[in-house]
Amino acid sequence: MYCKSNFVFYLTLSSFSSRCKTTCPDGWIKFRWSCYFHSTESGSWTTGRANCRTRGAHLVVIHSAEEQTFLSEFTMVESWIGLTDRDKEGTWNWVDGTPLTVKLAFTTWTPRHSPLGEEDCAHIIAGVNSLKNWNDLSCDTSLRWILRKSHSPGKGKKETLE
Ligand SMILES: [Ca+2]
Ligand SMILES: [Ca+2]
Repeated sequence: MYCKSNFVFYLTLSSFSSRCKTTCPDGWIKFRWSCYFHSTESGSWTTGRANCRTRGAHLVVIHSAEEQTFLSEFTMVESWIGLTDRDKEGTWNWVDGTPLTVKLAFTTWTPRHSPLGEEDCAHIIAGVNSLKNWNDLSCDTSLRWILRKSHSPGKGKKETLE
């Protein structure tokens, strides 16, 4: 908790060798430069997104195959990720505003994903091939969600973009 309260201070003084740089708040799991937390409550995609904001985090945005693999091992139940095509059907964007194709070059959808349709929010399916375990669902479905926050100064600024 000490680190959390000093996070803004750390961003302000990027040259400051912060003890927070490689640690996560209690209960969060560290992977590379980010911290992850699996919600204990369930709710709609929108509920999850709002909950992330109140915790100074965001719904997880997946940057790499390594992060995808880590999250697949981390995720024991079906959980929302920060990916939606609500704004334009068939165009999937991350909650930080980047298109799906920019950050992930490989196919991660399961056969349960329908490219076009009423299902506009993405989640990870637990216990499925780790690189092909995304599915789209109605955003009103009640699932848990994955929160992510970054401790590197550059990525940390993105937390405010949502
Ligand atoms: Ca689906
Ligand atoms: Ca859709």
